[in-house]
Amino acid sequence: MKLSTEQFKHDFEERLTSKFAIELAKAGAQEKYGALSSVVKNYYSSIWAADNHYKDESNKKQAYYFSIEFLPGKMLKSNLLNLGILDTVREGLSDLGIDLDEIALEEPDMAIGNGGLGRLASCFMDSAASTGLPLNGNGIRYRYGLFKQKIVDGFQVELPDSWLDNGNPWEVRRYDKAVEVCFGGEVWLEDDGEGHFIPHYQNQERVLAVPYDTPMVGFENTTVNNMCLWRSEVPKDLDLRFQNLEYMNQTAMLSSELYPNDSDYNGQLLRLKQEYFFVSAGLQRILHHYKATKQAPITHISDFISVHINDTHPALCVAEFMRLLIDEYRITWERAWNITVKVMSYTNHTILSEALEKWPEEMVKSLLPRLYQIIIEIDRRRTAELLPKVGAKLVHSTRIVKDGQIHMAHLAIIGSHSTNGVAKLHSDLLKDVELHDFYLIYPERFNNKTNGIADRRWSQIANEPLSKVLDETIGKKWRSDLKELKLLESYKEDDATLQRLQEAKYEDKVKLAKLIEERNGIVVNPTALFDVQVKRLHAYKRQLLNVFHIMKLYFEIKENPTADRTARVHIFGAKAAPGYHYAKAIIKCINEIARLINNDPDIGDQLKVVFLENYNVSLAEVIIPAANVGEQISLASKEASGTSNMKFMLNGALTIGTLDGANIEIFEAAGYENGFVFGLTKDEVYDYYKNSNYNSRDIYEQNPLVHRILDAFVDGTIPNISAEGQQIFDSLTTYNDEYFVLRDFNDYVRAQEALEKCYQDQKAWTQAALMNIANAGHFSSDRTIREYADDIWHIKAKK
Ligand code: NBX
Repeated sequence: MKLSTEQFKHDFEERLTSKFAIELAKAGAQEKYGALSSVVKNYYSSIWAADNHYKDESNKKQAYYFSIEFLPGKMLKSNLLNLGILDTVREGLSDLGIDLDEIALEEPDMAIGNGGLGRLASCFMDSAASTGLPLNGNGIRYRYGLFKQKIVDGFQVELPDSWLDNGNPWEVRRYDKAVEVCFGGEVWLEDDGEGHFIPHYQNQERVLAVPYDTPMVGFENTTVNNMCLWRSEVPKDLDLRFQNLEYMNQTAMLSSELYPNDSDYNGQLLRLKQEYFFVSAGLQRILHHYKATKQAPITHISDFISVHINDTHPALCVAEFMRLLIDEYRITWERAWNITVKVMSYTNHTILSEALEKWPEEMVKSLLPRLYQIIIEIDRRRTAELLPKVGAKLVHSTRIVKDGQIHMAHLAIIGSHSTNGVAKLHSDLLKDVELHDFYLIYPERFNNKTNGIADRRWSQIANEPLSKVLDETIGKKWRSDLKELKLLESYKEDDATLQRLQEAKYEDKVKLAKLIEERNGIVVNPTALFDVQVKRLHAYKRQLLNVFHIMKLYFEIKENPTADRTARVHIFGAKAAPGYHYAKAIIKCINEIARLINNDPDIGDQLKVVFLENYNVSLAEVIIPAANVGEQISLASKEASGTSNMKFMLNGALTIGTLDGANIEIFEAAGYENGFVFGLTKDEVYDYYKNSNYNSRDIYEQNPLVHRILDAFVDGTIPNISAEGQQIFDSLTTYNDEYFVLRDFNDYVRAQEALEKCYQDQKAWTQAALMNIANAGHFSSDRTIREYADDIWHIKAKK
């Protein structure tokens, strides 16, 4: 949009007065943020309204991304950038003596997601709008987001994230679009005499679902999509005086808290209720909108909408859509089933068995009696149809209902036309191993969509120094088409460019060093090698491998404090699920190791260890640009894709990583010589599984360095970790090291040594960094979302 600095200043000052009855000189940061966000909302509102009108009129197909989590982070700068007014607003504010970066801090992170899965959903929202694709989000407006992490005496403490206390300037409550979602009670069917069975319900618990719409503003275009988040309320016609407290609480709880578990299946009744709540509300709204805006009969709905099931949490979409089509719109089972399969598609994000959702049949039956009938019927019909074609063995292994449980991934695969993994290796594993039996029955449904990142946030917003170098080297086209970064390759031998890249990195590191000092009181040297591991804390991600290597460095420096070596800063950011004790033990150990090392005068500047608490999107925006090295060291086969690996690459960090997830595609794109690969391959891991011949105790007994490091966890070398150190020691020796940490340790050390050697040659290092940046184009989520649009949803971009 077009906006002059003068106009902006006028709008801003006017809004400050009209909204807060205060003049600029007296306004606090919160008021300035309130006024600014309100002005920005005003700027996009007319574009939003016009695009909604266009979508209704043009009759084009739209897709809906159903996700129980979204992780957008802050929205202010992203909206400014996408509206094309970031510089104007920065300048205008500066004229008024206001620093945009300071006001931006007032916005709480919108953190209604746990990690990669939720962040990917938000990258997709950004990219869809920015590529003009009609994709809308559908989720839950949790009152409390992902817990805030405090580190107290080295331990993780969880505090509530009450992110809505000061309101949310971006959202629009649409009470007129509220729908009812019902739970429990009894249901019976009655023949209407025309071959149709009409369900009758009694004693159901009713909940009102109220949608809150948040606009997803496209980058320098006229697309504004919608992220619809549902809030649970008590229906207004219920007389509150006669409602019991339990019901009132339950209703409020539904959209109250995000389950803070990633990669861990959590079978709570409330969780199942949340899943049905946003699924039912979302589908009802879609159908109402269809009826209100389309001339076509309901049986044509698959020409107009696609519904995407992001992991299994919204898998009830399959059964609920069937229910709505059959019960509410009176469509025959066969037609409804054909439509449902055409409309639905599903993404799998993990092969970890503990994350695969299954619900006890009894629970589904009592909470969702009609859906239960439908699920049983889907399973029965499919069994009857497939038995003669594929045989009992395959039918049984792929059944939705078995052993008293409802298998959500099975429901999602069977009830949709597309199942995809999130990186090549992961998609292959799904086909060849984890979902092989489904692949035998439905080979055409399986495909890969390698993840991507909303590159504008991770470069233009988060890394201004680098963006400036890129603008001045290859021009500005990369800002709208990340593939343009490839042009940078021709500057690989240009010393001036290499120099400028180094300067930009240094600037980013100074900024992070300042933050580390402010937050942790640790002074780090920005010329040191910044080695970063930021992601959820999970055993399979192997933060321990990194920690063991740090202990090795510590021992070496202690033995020879005056040797000439590369100074290093190891930076961690990680939240552990509150009930995941092992992960919390690792956090405690990292913090105690940090305390030990950072306070040892022998160590000095040669090695620092920093654990930054409360890792979230905003913190990532400061940490990742400053990294020299990104740690992507999961056990091969376990990390479905990873997406921070792509953010590091784009910011010119070199990857040290296993051949896992999207790392492989990153190494291929950047060149293996521009990263540091180590560790078992997925085939080697599967061989160990097949032969059951891994024995971690042997490594502990036979490798003196491993022995010494592990002992340090239990012999007092690392103070204050007697219980936690023992837990880690036992898991790696007595319980056979589930994720092969000890097995991969030597090779990891080798890769770390190669990396350190390379860092000593700053020219070679920066050339490798340049090659990473130049080849990051493929990992834009603009590319990923176009693939979903073309191959799965068949939706078209606005011209
Ligand atoms: O999804 C993550 C994967 O671990 C990453 O490899 C991948 O890059 C990312 C995006 O595709 N999965 C993830 O974040 N899962 C969850 O957060 C999760 C949350 C709740 C739950 C199971 C998994 N019950």
